[in-house]
Amino acid sequence: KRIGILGVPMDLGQGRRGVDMGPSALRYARLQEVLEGLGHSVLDYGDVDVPVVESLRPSGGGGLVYLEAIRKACLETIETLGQMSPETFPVVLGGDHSIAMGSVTGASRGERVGVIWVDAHADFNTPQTSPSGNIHGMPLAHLCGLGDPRLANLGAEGPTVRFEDVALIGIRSLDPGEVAVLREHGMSVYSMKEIDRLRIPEVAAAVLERFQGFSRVHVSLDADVLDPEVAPGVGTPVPGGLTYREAHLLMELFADAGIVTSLDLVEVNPILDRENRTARIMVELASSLLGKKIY
Ligand code: DIR
Ligand code: MN
Ligand code: MN
Ligand code: MN
Repeated sequence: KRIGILGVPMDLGQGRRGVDMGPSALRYARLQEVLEGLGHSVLDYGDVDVPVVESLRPSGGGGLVYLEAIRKACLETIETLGQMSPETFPVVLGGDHSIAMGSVTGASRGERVGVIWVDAHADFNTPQTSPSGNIHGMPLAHLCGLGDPRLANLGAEGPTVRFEDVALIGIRSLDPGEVAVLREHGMSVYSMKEIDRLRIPEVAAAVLERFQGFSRVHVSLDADVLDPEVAPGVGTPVPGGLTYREAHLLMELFADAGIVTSLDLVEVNPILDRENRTARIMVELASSLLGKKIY
């Protein structure tokens, strides 16, 4: 495969500093080398320009103060992904999860796209439901066309994603208004309870069956889906997450199916980490998704 790496050093979607160093941490964990070791040809497109928070003058209120800067970075992400050839598999490095409004839209290339959101959180808040006001808790809702129109319509033809083309995996922290919106739209949510009941193979099979025949399938992998004992370098840790092997197995089963066409690695915060282990695990998970075999 031809793989294109793009960094988006974004920390404007939430309050904790350090997540803008995620792309560096993932590169330092040898992402390119590891993927080349699997036989892929890898090109690094560098980083999207994201302003430093101190250089911005906040306007409005809550986390939406940085909406325009986030929107601009997402548009630049879309543009850069558009420069990759259609066969290229993009791996987009966050940054907080607000970058997915750009990465999913860019990677879908205007086609119908299945989205597998692997996260402790659903990121399905809108400015109306969000208790924090943080935009990194809102990208999936905006990809589906909800929320603020300035973020919801980054694609050329309106919303990037249909509600029925989303599967959420690993969920264990939802806000009350978010639950209501998820239910209203009949979203497919595999919470940690479902993973405990059904185990990873059954969850993966159900999700993969839904997206059979799709020309575009995007995996958006938030590091906080992992248990904080496994991946401490995240801004919003939630106990009770995926084990090391559950996460790998999920990626291995996705790889076997051969239908995934793009990937985000987001929310790695090296300042909160221990010796870059969260970035290293994310690189390992990317390599499992991109074909690394144990045997
Ligand atoms: C929370 C936290 N639901 C919010 N979301 C996070 O702020 O909307 N997403 N941490 O990754
Ligand atoms: Mn910054
Ligand atoms: Mn997230
Ligand atoms: Mn999360």
